[in-house]
This record gives sequence, C-alpha cells and structure tokens, in this order.
Amino acid sequence: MEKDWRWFGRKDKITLPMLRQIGVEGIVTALHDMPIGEVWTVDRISELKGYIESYGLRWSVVESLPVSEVIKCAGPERDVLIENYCNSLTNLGKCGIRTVCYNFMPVIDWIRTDLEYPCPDGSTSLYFDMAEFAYFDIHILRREGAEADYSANILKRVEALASRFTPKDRERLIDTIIVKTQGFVNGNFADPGFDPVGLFREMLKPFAGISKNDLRNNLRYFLKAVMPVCEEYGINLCIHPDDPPMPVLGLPRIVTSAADIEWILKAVDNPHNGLTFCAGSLSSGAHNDLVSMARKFASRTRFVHLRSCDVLPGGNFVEASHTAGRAHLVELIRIFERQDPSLPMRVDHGRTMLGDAACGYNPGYSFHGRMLALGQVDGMIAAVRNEIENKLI
Ligand code: DNO
Repeated sequence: MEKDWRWFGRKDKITLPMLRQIGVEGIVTALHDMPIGEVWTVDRISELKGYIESYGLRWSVVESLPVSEVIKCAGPERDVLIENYCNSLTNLGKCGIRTVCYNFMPVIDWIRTDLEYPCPDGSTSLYFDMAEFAYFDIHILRREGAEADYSANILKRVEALASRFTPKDRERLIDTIIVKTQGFVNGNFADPGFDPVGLFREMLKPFAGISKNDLRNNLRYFLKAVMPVCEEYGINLCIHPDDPPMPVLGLPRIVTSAADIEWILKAVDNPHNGLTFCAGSLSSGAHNDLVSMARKFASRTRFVHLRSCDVLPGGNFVEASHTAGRAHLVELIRIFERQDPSLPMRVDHGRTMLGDAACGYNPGYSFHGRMLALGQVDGMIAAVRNEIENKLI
C-alpha cells in the first residue's frame, strides 16, 4: 500500500518536510476552508497540488469532498448541489486527482465522548462512552423520545451522571461531541461564536421521519448522478463507514456492516463506486468481523484507513494501539497488499504522547502518536511484502 498521511493544509503545524522524513509517500487532504456545497475550482485545486508537489510529495487522496446535508435528506435544492459536486469532481479530475473519500452520515460525522482517555502507559487515546453520549442526547440536546433508543442499563447510568454532572462537565461534553470532533471535518461547525446545541437541533429537523431506506435511496440517487463524471475522469469515489457503526440521535446510518456495504456496492454496481475501508470505524462495532469484510470487499476498496479498537461492555469502545485491538491489522495488510500494492492507505488516528497534547493538533491527529503508528504499520507492510515475495503466504 502507498503510505499516506492526513495533512490539514498550510495551517497544519505538521509540515510537509517533517512528513518526508518519516517515510510518507502521499498526502490526504482537502480544501478545508471551502464552504460545503461550493464548487472546488481548478485554480484552488492546482495551487494546493503544486504546493504539495514542491515538497516532493503527491496529493493522493481527497478526504473529504463533503456531501451537503440537503443531498442526504433529499431537500429541494439537491440537484443543484449534486451538480456542484459533479463540477468539483470534474475539476479534481482535470487536475489528475483520482481518489475521493466522502461520507453519508447525516448531521454528525465521527463521535467520541473523551478525547483524553488515559492509557496505562501515560499516553491518551480517544474513547466512546455510551452513557455519556445518551446523557448528551437526553439531557443536553433534549431530543424528543430519545430515552426509547437506550437500554434500561444505560438509562440508569445516565441518571447517575445527571446527578453528578456539573455545568463544566456538560460544557466539556458539548465541546467534545460537537465542537472539537466536528469542527475540523465539517465546515458547518467551524465558525467561531456559534451555538453548538442550537445548530445541532436545527440540523436534525430536515431528517425527521427519514428512514434507513430513505437514506439509502438518497445515496443511490446521488451515486447514480455522479458516476458519469467519475467514469469520464477515472475517479474512484469511496464512501467512509459510519463511526461508530450504528444509528445515533434517532438518525439512520447506512454504512455500518457487511450487509450495508454490500447493498451500496450493488445498488450502483460500478467500479468507481468504491469503499474507504476504515478499520477503526468498522472495528468499533462488535458485529463486524474485519478480516472477512476485507476479504469480501477488497476488490472495491479504493482507500484504506488503518486503526484498531477495543470494544468494551455496554457499547463503549476505546481506540487501541495499531498492533492490538480487534481489527487485526496484519491480516488486513496481507489482504490489501495482495489486492493492490499501490492502494492508498493512511494510518488513522494515533495516541496523544510525548508532548503532542501541548501542540493543539486536531483530536486523534497527533504527530508522535501517528508517527509511531506509521512506523508500526510500515514494519508490518515490509514483513507482508517479504511473505509475498518469498511465497510464504
Ligand atoms: C475522523 C475521520 C472522519 C472522516 C470522514 C470522511 O477522524 O475519520 O471525519 O474523515 O468521515 O468523510
């Protein structure tokens, strides 16, 4: 696989010369300051591409070209926004960028409740606690009927939290679930001075009554409309799984399991309709067997995120080391290396360690933690290549 790194543009404190020194081959990035739904112009794309190339690297993957909420909920302007999306794809194609990652999660992208979960070795990791998330849903968002979505055990824990949570704890939860995790991946949350909870309530409204089937149909509609451009320019569009892979806040999620992925790949059976195999997101669901999923979907996988999780009782999970957890990265690397040794791959999040915490990186996107993960993954890839060369597997 090609060793790539998610870089957040010129403002990123982790610079391109630093990345060259640690063996990075390709860059994963986006026009992060473009409002969602606006057309990415050739000028803007080629300017950033040129900058990356001036450091001897290549812009391998766009993550993400975000899909507007209006497209996800089939709002009245969806055709205009799909046309804009096609124009952005055309312009990326003209600039020679061929791998584009996106997601179809309504309202909220990835979710964690603790961004500084202490590990025994003194580093910190990212954590999801179901009861804290339920507390956010029931007591902060005050979503109608939210209680019905949680088990009696979780509701008991929510009440315990309610009796001890201080205003500071509530602030921390809002900041974690909305501001810090969504702000850098989703332009809607990037403006300073916005009211996070109010904005969330507004964003939920257009999805009232939208079922899993409706959301699937809206994805199929979108994919059918963008495939001709992808074919013309040889672009592989690759959907990112839902993180965590389950319905949240009363919203359907449609990329949670092998059955979901199969549905998507069959609904628009075109090689340009591909998958981002995010081992981290998928392994946070106890129902997912990553190795069998990788075998099943390798031929339609266009981009790989390597990361692993440990699933804990009650639906909680913690991001594990890249050499541990339930994702079984060595076996995944065997599968993807045999499929296509040039497949773009980035190590996903890493631990926060060795001074990372003081640097203000985006949560999960530490320097030392990801560098350690890249070193581990690099070693695994080298060992697997040796196995393949010497016909040991
Ligand atoms: C979080 C990321 C996601 C991902 C998008 C892809 O760290 O994995 O935000 O980039 O969902 O569209």
